[in-house]
Amino acid sequence: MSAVGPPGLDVVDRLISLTKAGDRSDLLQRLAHTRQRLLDPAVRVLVVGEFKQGKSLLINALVDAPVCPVDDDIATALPTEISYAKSPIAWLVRGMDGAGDAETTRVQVPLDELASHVSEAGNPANRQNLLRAEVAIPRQILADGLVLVDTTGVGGLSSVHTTSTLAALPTADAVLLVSDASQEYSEPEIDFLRQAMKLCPNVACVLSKIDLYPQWRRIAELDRVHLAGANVEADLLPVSSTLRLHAMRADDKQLDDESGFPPLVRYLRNAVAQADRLSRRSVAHDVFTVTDHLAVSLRAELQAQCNPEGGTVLMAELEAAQSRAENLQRRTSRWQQTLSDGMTDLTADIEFDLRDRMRQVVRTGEAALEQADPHAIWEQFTEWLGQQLAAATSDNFVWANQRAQAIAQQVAVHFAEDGGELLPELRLGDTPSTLNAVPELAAPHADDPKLVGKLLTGMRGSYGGVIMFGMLTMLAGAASMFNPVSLVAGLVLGSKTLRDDKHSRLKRQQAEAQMLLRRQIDDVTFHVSKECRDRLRQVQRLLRDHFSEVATELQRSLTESIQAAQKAAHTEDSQRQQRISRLKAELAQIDAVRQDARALLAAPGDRS
Ligand SMILES: Nc1nc2c(ncn2[C@@H]2O[C@H](COP(=O)(O)OP(=O)(O)OP(=O)(O)O)[C@@H](O)[C@H]2O)c(=O)[nH]1
Ligand SMILES: [Mg+2]
Repeated sequence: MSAVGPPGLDVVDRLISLTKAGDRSDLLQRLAHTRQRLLDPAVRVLVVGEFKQGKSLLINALVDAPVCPVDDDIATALPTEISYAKSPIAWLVRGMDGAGDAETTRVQVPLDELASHVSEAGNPANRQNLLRAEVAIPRQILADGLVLVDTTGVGGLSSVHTTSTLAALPTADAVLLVSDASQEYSEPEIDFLRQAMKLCPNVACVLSKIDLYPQWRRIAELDRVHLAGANVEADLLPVSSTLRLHAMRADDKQLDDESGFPPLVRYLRNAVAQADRLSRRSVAHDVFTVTDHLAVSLRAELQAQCNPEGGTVLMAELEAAQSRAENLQRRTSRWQQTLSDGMTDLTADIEFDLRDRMRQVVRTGEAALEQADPHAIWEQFTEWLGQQLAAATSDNFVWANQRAQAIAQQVAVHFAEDGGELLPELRLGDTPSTLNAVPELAAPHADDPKLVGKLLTGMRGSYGGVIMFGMLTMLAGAASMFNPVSLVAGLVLGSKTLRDDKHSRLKRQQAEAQMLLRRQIDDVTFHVSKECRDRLRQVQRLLRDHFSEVATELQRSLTESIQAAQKAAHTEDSQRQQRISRLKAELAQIDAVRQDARALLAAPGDRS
């Protein structure tokens, strides 16, 4: 690792000065982003699973510090992000009401107060309304940018958490699904895994508490069968956090091996190395693209300068550039069309899907209410409804996410076909083939998980929030419907027609409960689909802005090459040689930067 900054930083900085000299503010903006990404090498690993499977203790054992509250009964109420810092520090992050991720406030808190905010005991149902806690500690395992995220248990009672955990997945580099060795995978766990794989393909399954369950090997076997059955390709890592902590205390290598942690640590190191490779590749890609842009006008001018008498060559060059510019302009409308059509279809499909799922819930719910005394089953019923709503919205979310990514890719392909043909012709002959260069132009941005993740994390709070909100209104509605006062009033009103009353009252209550259910679902559908539409519109805007920026860069490079070639025709002979050596020197500098960027691709992680 170089002495200052992450690898690649000096390359980017050199390119920034070259770009400043070339007066290309459009390209500088892109490089500023590149630089920012380089300086923030966070590799997020989400630790997820159902209640009490040992997620929090697993993290504590990994970092050998009691950062996450662990308890037999009291649940984790708030996600916690654990990252590296030279000295320990903790923050609470609170979101502004209804705002996206961008608008948050962070308050520093003493480390030992953290538990009272993160656990159900101190912060029941997250009444403090926090988004997450952040802890940074001096631990080697975190030093390369690994960020471990402890999440609230999914599934079971807390179906609300499932959706918010799913929504966080697109931003994760890897996921650890924790399930203890007391029993094989449950159906909801497998369902969750399947959904998770679609949002973040890098998943490992941790089989926890193997010290507690002697039959863990059999469970591991059964789990592997389940994984294969569900077509989930993920490692299964049996571990004991308790043993690991003992091993650390006693500095006992054998005990550590028994704890199963070494393979888990290797998995995490791999995830970091992979993220590092991706980051190098995207830095190199940005460097190649920007140097292409800088070189194109320099080379156009150089050709014209070297060949002042070749008027026809120059004219051909100019005309070719001109027609390329027109081509790009004409085709710009094509990717924009792909984007807007794609998004319109997507919005309609996602809405239809949501309504369809909700209709199923209403149908099943009405049937259940038809056959029972709503009063008697109300508690179970609302619990069931909460799960159904969470399942419907999370499936819908996964699908929206996948489709949005597919559209981003499609637009990228169209765009690359259009814009990609522009630059390679004037390259320094270092690309194996134009075809290879084409998809490279925009694809890394389109499948950049950070980009798509950013687009979709906004959905996080909202989906969960809507459901939570929906449930609260529903419970409030229920309270007024089965108001004890009205029941008592009913009893006092003479006993003569009691039996008749009983039957018709039951019917009436069933009808009212069904109406309440329909109204409730209408409400949730309305809010969720509005959220969804808003978010998708945001996605569309982001993609449009991204590709427009790239189109502007291309356009500008073309204009500059034409101008440069024209300028060459008017250069005095006396100055021509001087200009030629200037151009050659600048091109050599650009080439040197490219060589260094290529070295970034080759170096397989020298930051271990
Ligand atoms: N024996 C043993 N107990 C464990 C192990 N891991 C966790 N536990 C115990 O399991 C219980 C739950 O652990 P947590 O880490 O709080 O579980 P969690 O998944 O974070 O729970 P929630 O956040 O509430 O969903 C605690 O009593 C832990 O001590 C393990 O490896 N061995
Ligand atoms: Mg926990």
